[in-house]
Amino acid sequence: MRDANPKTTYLKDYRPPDYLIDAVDLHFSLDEEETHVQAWLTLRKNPDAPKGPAPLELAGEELLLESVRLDGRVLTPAEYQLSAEALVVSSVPADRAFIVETETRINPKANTALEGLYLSNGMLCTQCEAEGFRKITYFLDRPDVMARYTTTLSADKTRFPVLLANGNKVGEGVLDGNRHWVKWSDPYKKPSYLFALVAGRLECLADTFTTASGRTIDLRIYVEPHDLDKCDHAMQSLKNAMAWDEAVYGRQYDLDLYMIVAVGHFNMGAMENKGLNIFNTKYVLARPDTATDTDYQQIEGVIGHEYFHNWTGNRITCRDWFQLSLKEGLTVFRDQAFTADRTSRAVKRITDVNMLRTRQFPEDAGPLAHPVRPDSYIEINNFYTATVYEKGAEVVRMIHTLLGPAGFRKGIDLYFDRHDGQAVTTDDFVKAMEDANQVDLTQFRRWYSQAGTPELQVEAAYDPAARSLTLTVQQTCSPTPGQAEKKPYHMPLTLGLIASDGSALPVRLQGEADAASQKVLQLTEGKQQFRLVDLPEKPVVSILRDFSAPVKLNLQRSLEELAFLLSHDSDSFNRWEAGQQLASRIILRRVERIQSGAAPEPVDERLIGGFRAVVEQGGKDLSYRALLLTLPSESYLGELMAVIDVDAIHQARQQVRKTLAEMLREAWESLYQRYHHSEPGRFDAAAIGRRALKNVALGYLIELAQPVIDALCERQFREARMMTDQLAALSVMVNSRHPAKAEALSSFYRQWQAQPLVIDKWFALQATSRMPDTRAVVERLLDHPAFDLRNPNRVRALVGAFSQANALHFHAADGAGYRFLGDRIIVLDRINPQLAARLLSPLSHWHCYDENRRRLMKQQLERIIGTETISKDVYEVATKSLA
Ligand code: 7ML
Ligand code: ZN
Repeated sequence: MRDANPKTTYLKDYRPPDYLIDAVDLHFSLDEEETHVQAWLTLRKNPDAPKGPAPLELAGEELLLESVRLDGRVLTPAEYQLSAEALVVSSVPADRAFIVETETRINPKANTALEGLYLSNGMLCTQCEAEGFRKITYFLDRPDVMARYTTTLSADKTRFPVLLANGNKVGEGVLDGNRHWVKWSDPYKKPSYLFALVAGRLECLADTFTTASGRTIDLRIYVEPHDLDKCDHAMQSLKNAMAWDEAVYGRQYDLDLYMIVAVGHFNMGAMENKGLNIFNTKYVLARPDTATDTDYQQIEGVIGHEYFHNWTGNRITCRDWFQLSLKEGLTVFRDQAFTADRTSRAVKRITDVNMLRTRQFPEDAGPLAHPVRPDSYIEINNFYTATVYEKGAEVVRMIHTLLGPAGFRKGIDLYFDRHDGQAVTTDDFVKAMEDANQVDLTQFRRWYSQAGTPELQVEAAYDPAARSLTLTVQQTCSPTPGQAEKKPYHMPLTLGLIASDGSALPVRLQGEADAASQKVLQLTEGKQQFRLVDLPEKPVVSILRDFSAPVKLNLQRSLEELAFLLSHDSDSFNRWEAGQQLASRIILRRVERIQSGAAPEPVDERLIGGFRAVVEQGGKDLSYRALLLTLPSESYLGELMAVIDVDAIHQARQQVRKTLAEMLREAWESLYQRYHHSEPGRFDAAAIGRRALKNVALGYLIELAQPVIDALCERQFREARMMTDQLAALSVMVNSRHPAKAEALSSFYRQWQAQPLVIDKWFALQATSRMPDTRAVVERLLDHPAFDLRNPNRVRALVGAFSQANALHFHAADGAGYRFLGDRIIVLDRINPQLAARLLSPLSHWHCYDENRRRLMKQQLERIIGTETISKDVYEVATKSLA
């Protein structure tokens, strides 16, 4: 638990390590409650550290030290100091290599924080990123210390028949007392956060992949025996990812064996440990009847993400944790491109931008705002944020847009060449991009150091006599904690111009020879003008195409112009964006009328007509069409308001939905009829698109509140042979007064009680319901025998979903939702601080709400801080949220 004054770590204090570790030899005698760890560390003074003697300080937490040896000699207690965080050996050789040997004991079963070595459903596994290795043994637990590891595991043969660690298996044998041992060796130097071991009663799906250079790689996915029938999709995804990294980046896998283990208790999505990825079961297991289309796509994305880390993260790693985005921003950028290539480019971009706007933009606008490369932290686990990951990926994407695909590839090839085997900084990455392309990205680097979302004000003036258009672009960025003044950013603005008949007009900048159908403008000034020439008519401006920079764009447009772009923009992102803006304007105008007590206006014909055209026009990408027909989410609408009014937003959006349901009823019915035929087992983009569109239609139809539609929905629920369809129908029922709702919920539970990942969906569905009794239902579900505070997936499904995906009820005006979350966090913090701190984030957005809610939210934060035993994880988020 927390010290009186938790220590802050600063980037400016970075120093190279005093010692390096060349080799690590680990011996584990595994047991659920008493694991014995012996470590032999071969150390030497770092030639790049200041000369002279320095104590050797090895980090270690929650370890029971049994002995320390230096070059084989047992040290007396006078020769070292032991604290709750470290083992310090005062005197070690300065002029030669030496060996420090420690013996420690740990208790995996007592480890409910799920960091270090812990137990999940009887299997032992590890999570070391960022600083979990120090809970396994005393070590220089920092990413700029890279070593070669050998790991020997011994355990009871019956309870732990499978023993895994990083690298290649180099030996095995039997021992007395029904025990056995396996030895692993990893030939690549790695930082300690990439260490992993797994022991348990596991079965595996095995396959192979042949690399472009003809090497055969063994692929294995290890799961609990009853899950072996849900690994095929993950295996195919892994092979797709391996082929993609070869085709797009020229990068091959470097060991002979690639293992993935799925565990039921995991704080995050997955972990890229060298040669031995450990995954949350949610991102591995899939069968048509248990996993939705979204699950299938997310699994491929996460498998890709962890695989791509092998080059961006493992071969080249971070110098320190302030550089986290070096590997995470870049790897998210890579996994996004992989998914875009494998599915629908437009849908992927829209999904990612939605996520950025509803998670990262609020973070950047609130008390927890921090740069992509933070300057300080108390607990590094709190900095695995949307800013580091998603905004970090946008920053890499802007470099890609500025340099073009070939320039980007030259840059990253140089990065791999120059830094293979090293621990480096985001600056080293940008430098490689500059050097390979002879460009200057000095100003661009501000994206790494300045927090906050820039806002653009764009004005367009057409001069018919000169046949030219002047675009005036102004950029500003609001102050964030510790950063009052911001300097202008360098950013790409992708621009297209559209004629009144919908065709593309050539884009030519004054003074430049070439014209193109679109162009990347480079914005560098606070206020800048771009003159576009040779324009026979006044164009409609389509700017920030494909969301070329992570900014908020202000450009005055009429509803006509938005409707025009919704039917004519050739850029699929901006076409969708125009529809969203059109709908947002209409819904927000309704919100204002609700707030002032004015009578509602009819829904604007341009929205209805625009939607009708989308339904009728067709187009091959049905998933994209489903997105065009989805109104902006309540959380995005909230983002657009100075003070979020959750009730009015919900009411206004529902009214518009209902009108669209009525006005386009035949269209929805015919879409439903055309696409509702189940196609079990098909997960190609086309089949996924058909289901998405059909379920969007069903969602509108149910708003009509008619018995025939209720029956349609119930039939889809009963007859579904795929989880996508069953869950979509159940969700519609849970969110309505459907007469068969209660029976459907209990039959769903009975059907799936042996499948934890499906039961998570059952919890989440009820936690996100818009029906009035939701909070009471959620409170009751806390006492359900299947609810378990020790399982992060279950906690996220109930507590996380209620507080992050149910604004309507979480923000109830009496504060009951906030109190509910406060209660849970205080209890959860003693079990799993990392998870408790993550669940806190909704309370950090208090500044977005009215006076009453602000007070109630802050009250919970204060109550949490006042709790005596609070962890430093929760302490940091709660105190910074109030600052
Ligand atoms: C991002 C991860 C973590 C934290 C996984 C843990 C990871 C750190 C780990 C994209 C896709 C899947 C998972 C994650 C994610 C938060 C998010 N190194 O690989 O980044
Ligand atoms: Zn990652």
